[in-house]
Amino acid sequence: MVKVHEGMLNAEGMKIAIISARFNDMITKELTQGSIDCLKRHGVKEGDIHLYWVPGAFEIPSTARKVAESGKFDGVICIGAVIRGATPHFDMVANEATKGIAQVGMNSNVPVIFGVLTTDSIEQALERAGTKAGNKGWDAALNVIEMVNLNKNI
Ligand code: INI
Repeated sequence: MVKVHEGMLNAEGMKIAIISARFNDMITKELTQGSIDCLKRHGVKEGDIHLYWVPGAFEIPSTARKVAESGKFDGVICIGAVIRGATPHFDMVANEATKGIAQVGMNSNVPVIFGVLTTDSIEQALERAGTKAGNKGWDAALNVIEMVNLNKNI
């Protein structure tokens, strides 16, 4: 018989850190609120959610590493919004944030979730920040809950 392992969505007793980038905060505030709302509705106590603001998505990985290594949290959610403009900055910031967060996750004992939007336009970002394409911050919080519970089964 196949032994299937998957994480459930009960988050009671979890301690979760959120690293949020202030750049494009019209978007990231909504994503952050979505994450917090999801965590609370799945049983995380408000006082067990710690929110760390960093200037931009580029700064997320270094802070995520410190937070993940602190041993204080069961999981980490990284939130940012990198929006393509008339500058090559987009690719550099998006690539570094993506690579950096993946690396932190690979080297960490706790799940590190990628909740960074990379979009071509503000409209696309808004669609994913609580309008017609849902709230990717909420989705990131569900993912961290699932992964924390999955890791308990390994
Ligand atoms: N940071 C973002 O989070 N999103 C962006 O779209 C962005 N763009 O396009 O420039 C951005 N840049 C700032 C960067 O993350 C750093 O904060 C900055 O370079 C200082 O290190």
